[in-house]
Amino acid sequence: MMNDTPRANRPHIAIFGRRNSGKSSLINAITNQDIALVSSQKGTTTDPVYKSMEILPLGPVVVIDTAGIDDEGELGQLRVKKTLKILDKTDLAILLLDSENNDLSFEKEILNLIIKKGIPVIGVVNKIDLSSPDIKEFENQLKLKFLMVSAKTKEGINKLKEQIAKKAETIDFEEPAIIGDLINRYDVILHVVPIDKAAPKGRLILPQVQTIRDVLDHRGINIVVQDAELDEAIKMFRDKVKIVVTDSQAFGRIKKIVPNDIYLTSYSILYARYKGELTEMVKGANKIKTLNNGDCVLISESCTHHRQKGDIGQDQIPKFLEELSGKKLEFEWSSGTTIPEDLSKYKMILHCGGCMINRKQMMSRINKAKEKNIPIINYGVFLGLKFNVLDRALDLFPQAKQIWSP
Ligand SMILES: Nc1nc2c(ncn2[C@@H]2O[C@H](COP(=O)(O)OP(=O)(O)O)[C@@H](O)[C@H]2O)c(=O)[nH]1
Ligand SMILES: [Mg+2]
Repeated sequence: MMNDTPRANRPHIAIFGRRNSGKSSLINAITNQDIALVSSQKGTTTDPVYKSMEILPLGPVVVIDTAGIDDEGELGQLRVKKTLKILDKTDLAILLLDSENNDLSFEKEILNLIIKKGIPVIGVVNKIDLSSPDIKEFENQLKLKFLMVSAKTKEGINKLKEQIAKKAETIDFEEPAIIGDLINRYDVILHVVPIDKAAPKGRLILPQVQTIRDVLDHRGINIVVQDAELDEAIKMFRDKVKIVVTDSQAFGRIKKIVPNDIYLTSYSILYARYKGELTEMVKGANKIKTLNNGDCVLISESCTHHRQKGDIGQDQIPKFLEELSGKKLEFEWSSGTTIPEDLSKYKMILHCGGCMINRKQMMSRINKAKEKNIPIINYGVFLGLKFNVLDRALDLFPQAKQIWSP
């Protein structure tokens, strides 16, 4: 729902276990609702299912119900792969065992991955109403503490919820500030929000909403205008405005209007820092000159909005990149929550602001690119470059500015 904490900002708790271990039942037991599909049929949950919910005393979270880690056959293997991908966005993992299961091979495998990724994990043995297993044996084999529950009788469920809340406290779910760390009480932030064909009807987009909210949280003062009113707004508040934040696509027009002693940046540059690593994006921008004719560039967007002609990702970015590099390039596109498995063919990745994915996912993409030594740039940094305002837009971020070598 529109009024809720956006999904990308909630801690993600994922439940892993074999088919029929009771993952879906456990979600229902934790939330006291029938929101996940329970079935005695093996492999009922095929794709990962996301549920936004409140877990008291923790608060709003996203719980991810996954397919079994022991799924078999070609289709089953595909499901297992999808389940493993979930690890990229998991803040807290629950490893669920069936009390009647003695072979722990699948569990060992996924636990290793969880630990390798540094994800905190809670071990849970389910169906203790059916049998009382030797829990020490499980703990010795997996080197993990286990809680005993029954999703059916609800035994142990409250303890588990407390454990989730306790573990969650120790995790740094706090995302870095969007803009709050740059402002003091009463600072005036002027937002430039062009209402053009691409703007959604009747509302603002998430980065605008979240930035405005962050200013409010830090006791700043928001002024929001379209670009046509910017001139007048600057005249009215000339000595008061500290930062102008604009839609990147309006950079070109706006930079001439905003006096040089006022900071100027964009939502996507703020997001490059909030969702990932601004410095990495600036490093990527430094690499545009090294592109060669025929190099393949991946354009990756986290949302799946309908593409329009003249669309930034479809038309404008490729055109600008060829202009900036002076080379003839090949382009491929990806959208949604996945990027191509094998990135090695790409010489550069251009990424959107990532408002639809969480920081963990964005960081995992950045790290994958880093591993392969592929420069990655987000739209905001790229458009800053294109409109010749990157230098100025980085004034707020000295660390990134230092790296920037035009
Ligand atoms: N007796 C008992 N049965 C359970 C328990 N938890 C789940 N089940 C049953 O186990 C089967 C599989 O449950 P489900 O939640 O769909 O498992 P999933 O495949 O891991 O999501 C269903 O028939 C459930 O009713 C439990 O704690 N005790
Ligand atoms: Mg299920």
